[in-house]
Amino acid sequence: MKIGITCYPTVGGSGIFATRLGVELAKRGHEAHFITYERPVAIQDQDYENVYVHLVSVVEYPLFKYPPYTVALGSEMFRITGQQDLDLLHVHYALPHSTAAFLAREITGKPYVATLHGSDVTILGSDASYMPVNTLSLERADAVTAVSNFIAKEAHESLGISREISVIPNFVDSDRFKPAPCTDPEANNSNDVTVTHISNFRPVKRIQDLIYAMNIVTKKAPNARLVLVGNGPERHRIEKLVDELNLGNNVEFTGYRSDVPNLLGCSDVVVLCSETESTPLTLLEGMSCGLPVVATEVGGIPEIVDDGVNGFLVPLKHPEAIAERILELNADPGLRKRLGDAARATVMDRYTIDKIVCQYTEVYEEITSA
Ligand code: GMT
Repeated sequence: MKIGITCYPTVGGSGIFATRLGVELAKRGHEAHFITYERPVAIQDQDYENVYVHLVSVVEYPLFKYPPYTVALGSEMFRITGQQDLDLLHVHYALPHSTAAFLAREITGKPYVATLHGSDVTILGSDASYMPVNTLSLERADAVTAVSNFIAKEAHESLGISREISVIPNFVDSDRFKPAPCTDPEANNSNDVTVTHISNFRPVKRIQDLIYAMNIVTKKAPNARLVLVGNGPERHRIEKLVDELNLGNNVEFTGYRSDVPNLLGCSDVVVLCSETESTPLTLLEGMSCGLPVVATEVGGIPEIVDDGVNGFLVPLKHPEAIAERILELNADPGLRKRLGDAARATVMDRYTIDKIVCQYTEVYEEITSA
């Protein structure tokens, strides 16, 4: 099949996932045509067979305070659908992509599927300034999927969507992210744990809670380390907090890294303390590497983490609870191994590429044969 894919090309889980899905579809003989305003970051440095990128050009004009991106995107979707003879469009993150696809279908008649990821439902999609058109573009889609039951439920409740939404969780590359020994000679070789957190440093991640937790942890485990991978708007505030709490020797900021599997190979625990999440890729990556996770009991996280079985769930905004679980894992390598093995088994059972990609191709078959 020839699939037009639209996503945010920059760093963000929905764009990363959409790009990985496109690459996997291409490996399986489909054509993936990305229609975006920039080459997606996840394929920045590499070309793949059957993967194409079509850039949306948005005309600047002095009259515009807000250039009409949705119109430009819809027009490019229309143009590429005809030029490449696409079978369907798959848009990731509803805002404003499903609206552009809705407009394009008015002209091409080709179906579109919209995948809901997170704030396109929970924060922005239900805001009064976007909701009527966002909801209409989803109600009228040929198929709607959500990456967690939580997001599907929220779409029904907050966006008022009445149609069926299929839940297809995100996948992780379990061959790339797998249990492996640490190969970094400079890694923490003390008896205390290395904790890893990976994010785009947005406020929703509440990294400050993890810093306060580390302030408690290091009182009992002075060589415990926190590795913060990624970059974003909160980074300076978090760096300042680390300085204020005198945690400079325990906390490392790596910036964006392409060797995340290596970093996880030298980690003992993955923590995610966000205010909300759907199916966070970073949790799946840590679990796939056989690491126990400590994560807030919010959004779609409890659909992945079974408390005390493959990780620990902690209440939101509760640094003490995070610290308690990290210290428990620090003190008990057997517990780390038991939860980590179960985490890897969870991934192999439910979140591998093969288990997820075919669920999308089934949706494509259904909407193109209708
Ligand atoms: O919704 C967002 O805040 C952004 C979105 C993104 O593009 O990064 O993240 C969401 O989608 C990811 C991919 O499915 C999930 O891994 C994240 O959990 C989800 N984030 C939130 O719900 C906050």
